[in-house]
Amino acid sequence: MTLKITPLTATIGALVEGISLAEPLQSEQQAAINSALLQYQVLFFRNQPITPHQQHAFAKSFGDLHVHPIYPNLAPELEEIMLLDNDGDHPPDNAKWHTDVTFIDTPPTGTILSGKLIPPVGGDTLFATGIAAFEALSKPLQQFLLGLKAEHNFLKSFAQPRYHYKGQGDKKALWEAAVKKNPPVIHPLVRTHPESGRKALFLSQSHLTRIVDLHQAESDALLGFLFAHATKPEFTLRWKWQPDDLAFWDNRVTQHYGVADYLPNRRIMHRATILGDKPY
Ligand SMILES: O=C(O)CCC(=O)C(=O)O
Ligand SMILES: [Fe+2]
Repeated sequence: MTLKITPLTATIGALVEGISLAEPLQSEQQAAINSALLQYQVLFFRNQPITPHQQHAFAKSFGDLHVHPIYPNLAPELEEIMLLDNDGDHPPDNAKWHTDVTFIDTPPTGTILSGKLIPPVGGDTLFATGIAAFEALSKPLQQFLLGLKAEHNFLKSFAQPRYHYKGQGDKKALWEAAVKKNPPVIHPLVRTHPESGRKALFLSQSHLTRIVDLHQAESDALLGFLFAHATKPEFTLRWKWQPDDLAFWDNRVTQHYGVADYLPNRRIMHRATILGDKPY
């Protein structure tokens, strides 16, 4: 059966139907998903009640997987499946615009999020395309941004040890080791997609601290403009989850935001993160 792909907005997102992600992918399905991801940047699949092992196998068919330095995982033998389990006593910390794990030299290619327990209302996720945001800028500003680099810092979003970090042990020691292992990194401010060649603003608002070589005041002002510009409604999509929905985003050219409006209700998601390469 061929996949049915329906765009959800003019700039980002598509619904993919006609596939079960619990089964190993056929090579044409793999190619179709990959090319839809390049075009739409975030794909949604409804009614995919996959187990963590099936999610792992699906994600792994796109590349090796990342183990988060501090977020918890499902089980020792499933450390590549991250657990997001939040309620009133365990509030989330992803209610901010970000691209996943840009605090390393080779940020992830893509992220696959499976909705397990969805609150009766709220808990949507927003996605923003860095491609349309870049293309909407004037040519002179595009030209200026193409020459710039930015610093991404683990400490901007993980400023202190938090209750939900993984393991039974000392959260402070885990966090300190992660801080030590993740010094600030430099990425281009505009990234070229390695497969499509398209250019995108590479802003991970919750990790990006400053534009290098600019004066602090210049960097602050330009980032203020870019962060607001990149999340204009024209470049975004808001996904309303149902249980067993699955989202797969291209983490090279998008940001996302988990809306924290559902507390004290509980919300559980499972995440697999595909390792990436060095942005240019
Ligand atoms: O919970 C959400 O809606 C977003 C979670 C998130 O930021 C992630 O899985 O990377
Ligand atoms: Fe995220």
